[in-house]
Formats: sequence, C-alpha cells, structure tokens
Amino acid sequence: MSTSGLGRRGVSRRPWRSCGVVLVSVALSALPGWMGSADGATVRDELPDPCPRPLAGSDLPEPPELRSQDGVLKLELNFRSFTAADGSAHYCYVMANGTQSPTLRLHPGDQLILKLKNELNEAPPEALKPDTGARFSAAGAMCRSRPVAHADPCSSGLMSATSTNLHFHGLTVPAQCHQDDVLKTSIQPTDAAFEYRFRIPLNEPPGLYWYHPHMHGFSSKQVMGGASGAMIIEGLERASPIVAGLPERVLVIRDQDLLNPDAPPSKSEPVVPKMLIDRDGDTANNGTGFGRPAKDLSINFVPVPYPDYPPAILRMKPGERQLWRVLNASAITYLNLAVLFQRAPQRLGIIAIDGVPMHGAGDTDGAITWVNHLGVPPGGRVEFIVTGPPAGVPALLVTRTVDTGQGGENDPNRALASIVASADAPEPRSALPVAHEPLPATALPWLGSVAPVRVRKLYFSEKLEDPKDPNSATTFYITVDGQTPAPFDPHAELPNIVVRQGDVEDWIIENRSTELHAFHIHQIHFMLMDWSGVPVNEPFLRDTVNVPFYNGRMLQYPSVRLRMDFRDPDTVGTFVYHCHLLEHEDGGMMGTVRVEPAAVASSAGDVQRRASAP
Ligand SMILES: [Cu+2]
Repeated sequence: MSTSGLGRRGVSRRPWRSCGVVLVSVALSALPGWMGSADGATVRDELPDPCPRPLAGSDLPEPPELRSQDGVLKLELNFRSFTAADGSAHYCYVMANGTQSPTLRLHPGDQLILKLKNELNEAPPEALKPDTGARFSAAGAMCRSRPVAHADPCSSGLMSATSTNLHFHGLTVPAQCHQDDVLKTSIQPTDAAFEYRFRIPLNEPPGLYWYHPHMHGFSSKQVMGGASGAMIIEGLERASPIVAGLPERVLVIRDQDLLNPDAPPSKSEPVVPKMLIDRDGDTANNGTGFGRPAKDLSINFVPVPYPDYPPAILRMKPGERQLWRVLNASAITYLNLAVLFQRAPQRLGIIAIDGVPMHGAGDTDGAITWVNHLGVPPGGRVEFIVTGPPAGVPALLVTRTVDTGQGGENDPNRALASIVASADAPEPRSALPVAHEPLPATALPWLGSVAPVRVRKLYFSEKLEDPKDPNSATTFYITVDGQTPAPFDPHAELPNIVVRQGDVEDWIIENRSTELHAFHIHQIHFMLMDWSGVPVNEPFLRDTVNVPFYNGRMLQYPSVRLRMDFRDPDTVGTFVYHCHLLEHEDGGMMGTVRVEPAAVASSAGDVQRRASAP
C-alpha cells in the first residue's frame, strides 16, 4: 500500500505521520509565489511550462549530456515545478538553455561542481488546490508549511513542499553538506544557488548512477514529477571490454500519476480484472498482470499512458549491438524489462547492475550473463547489451508485470518503446571508447570472500492507524530487531545503527508486510548472500534490492541477507537506509546508520534511538 499524505486529484488524505501529528490548514495566500487569484489554476495555466514533456508516441529523445573537461564538470541547474492543465505536477532540473535533466558524465577522480538554484515558487500543486482542503503535517521546526528564510541550508533540516536537496544515488562520496548529505541539507527558494562540490572517488566503479531530491516527506512528489537525471562514471569498457566501441543509450524510466485514470482497460487485454483501489488511492495489485496500473510510466520523458500504452519510438540500425543503460527513476513502480521481436523475448547481456560492472570484482571469468528479462526496482539500474531487430521485424521494449504482493500496487504488463530498425536510423549520440586499459585491481579483497564481523536483523513493517478503518493512514517502518518500531524521526539525534569503518557486516532484512519493498542504502554497495535463507550465487554488487513480501501463510517472514561493505573511508559519517518506494520512505520507512572512524574503539553496538515524541 502507499501513503502520500495528500491524495491525488483532490482527494484529501491523511498527513505524513513521520512529520508529526499536528494538522495545519494552509491558507493559499500563505504560500510563497502564490498569485492570489480566486481561480489560481487559471493563472497557473497561463504560464509557460518550464518542464515541457514530449507527446505520447514521440521519437525517443536522448537526454542532454554534459561531460567533464580537464577533470572538472561544472554546471548550474534550476529546479522548477509546474501544474499542467490536466492537473499533473511537473518538476524539472533546467539548464540555462532550457533543456532538462542532463546526463552528467565524469571519470573517476573528476570533480563535480553543481550549483542548484531552488526556483520552486509553489507548493506541490495538488496540495495547493482549493478543493483539497490542503493540509500539511507540521511539528516543530523540521516540518513546516513555509520555509524560513535565512536558515543555513547545511544545517536547517527544514522540510517543506518548497524545500529540496540532492542525493547522488550509488556514489561513495562522503555524507557531508555540499557532498551527499540528505539529513540536514535543505535548500529553500530564498537561498542563493547552493553548491555541490566533490570529487568522484578514484575507485568508483564505472557505470550508471543518478541524482534526485531526497527531502523527507516530499521525495515522492518531486521524483514522480520528473526530478531526476542520470550520471555516468566513465570506463565501463575497461571492466567489460566486450562493450568497447558500442553505441550507447541512456533510458530513464519514470512514473507519474495516470493521465487517463478513468479510462477502462484496453479491449486488447486478455482479462479485465476487477479494479481494486488501495487505501491511499493507488490501483492495488490484482494479480492478473493486466488492468489499470498504479502509475503511468514515461521513457526519457515520453509518456506511455494507460490504457493503450502507445510506445515511444526507438530507432536503430538492423542487427546493431548497443549498450543500453537503463535507470528506474520511478517513485513506486517496479520494472521487469524485456525486449521482444514478434513477441519472442530476446537475449540481454548484463554488463553492470547499480553502477557496478558484473565482472569487475568477484567473478573474473569475463563471461557475460545472458537473460531474457531483467527486474529493476525503483532506484535500480541495469546496463545491458541489446541487438537490434532485423529490418521490418516488429520489436518492443516492454516491462512485464511484477507481483508486488497482496498489499502492493498494480504493475501490469505494458509496452515502453517500439524498436524500429532501418538502415538510415541515426546513431545514438555516444559510443564507448574503442581503446581501453584494464581497470586497476581493487586493493580490497572481494566482498563475497570477507567474513562479516557481525550480523544484524532489520525488518520492514506497516501499520494502519485504525485497524478497523481501512482508509486510515498507514505508517511505514524499518526497524532494527529489538528496537521499538517508530517511523523515521528527523529530530532524532542518535542513529539507529552504529558501525565501524573498515568492517563488513551481514544485514538480514525481513519483510513482515504483504507488499514488496526495495531496500536501499546510501554511500555503500552490498552483495546479496541469500534469499529467505537459501544461498544465492550472485557475485556482484547492488545498492537497491527487492525484499520479498509475506503472503500471510508462510511459516516465517521472507528476507534477504546482505553483505554490507563499510570498508571505504568515504563511508565515515551518518547516512540513511530506506525503502526506495518513495511513498514508503516519505511515510517513515527510513533509518540512519553512523559509520565511525576506524580509530574509534568499540562503537559497534546498536543504539536505541531517543524516544521521538514531538
Ligand atoms: Cu516499501
């Protein structure tokens, strides 16, 4: 189930529990930038959309890309939002030339200098609509309906509809202000452009990473509105020479509120499942693989809306091999990608997962793993080799249905892009270098061969505020076993977990809810060791992983066992782990880990977080 505090399309819902318990009605005139019209939507619609989106069925655009030069990538992004005429919220990172969400390309060792100007001048559009009876949860200083001017963006921790910040998902850069901190960093529209400045570690694996806002309570809204972009750490051909010289494409898949929520399913679908709505207004999983999805998807911003899913057009030369770098930037939608030629699934050669080459570390035989479908949780990335269809053969990139559990959303089968092969198709903008030197060997032993110094257990769970009222709010938890379940508390001064830099630990993540969750941790990668107690042979690293759901009949809760790598000195600091279904994260499913410097002795115990009564 999802909770988003304020429901879509004018349905008033419960506030974010994790931001406190005090309900505050927000007068429209109290919000910065509000234009004070009795018919605000009309005024808004007259403004040009700073985040324009292609039409459904368009040719697939490539995201703009910026490459580092002489070891530096310097850029400025303006963060803007807009309410489209159909009521949908658009958020975007805009460059001076008006293009959106550039792909940032850097080499290990390069410096990124990114100035982010928060130009949000409106609250989330749905929260603003007069008919929502707009309410924000607010408690004390951390969750406010209005930002306070002149607070230090590095320490304010303010969370409001117009606050933002950036997370560089997957990178092992320090969780410090101006680098990759999301716990305290909060940029307001009244602030000057905020500078992110850090160096990509020399040992950062080459592959696909991404950036997105991480404002607790508002992450889902901003990301679902389109606030995300890809980052590429160059050098994948050095880890996997098979991709040297290949043309490459970046495909960013996002989700968004349904463009046609009231339409019946397409007549071409083999079954018409009964439509079930979960208690937060999303379409619930019906188990058939068809029917109305919880969210629409877009691919490089080309929407592929329910119910007919008109695919974007991806042109390539017949039989050409390409490297596809796919980011699931959805807020809540799981993907299960496949490429079909005349409905027959094709082989996809996996090169990297979550920014780490498959054959960069533990598995050195260089053989490519070929699959015919690829699951990608929200936040996850896959990079794989695709061969174009012969000329004239109809081909599709699709996502197959994902069973998210009885309590999950509906992620049905649907098309994303029609692959059209012709000899005159344009080449993608980029190709991987032909020349390549092998990556230097890593200094540390392969993670899978290191014995963990301890084992911890955490579990996902959910609770209805009023078990007798299915429409009451859901609170989402991730709890360290033995601690008292509590939604993420931005006021907390103590971390949930303390570890020591240099250590490797095993974390068992259990799922006590009836829906799938996606465990993600900032700053580090991990290796999946077992799946509900059964060892798996998956010798590669990830930063986001599915945790299977409980079906109510199992004798024990499903779980994953993860080998967590805290050996890198850049992990020292305090950062978060959470479910990457951002509605769940916003709803409380997040915790903190403090990595202490190796020199600090005996700090490895769990810390019971201070009681968080507001
Ligand atoms: Cu979740």
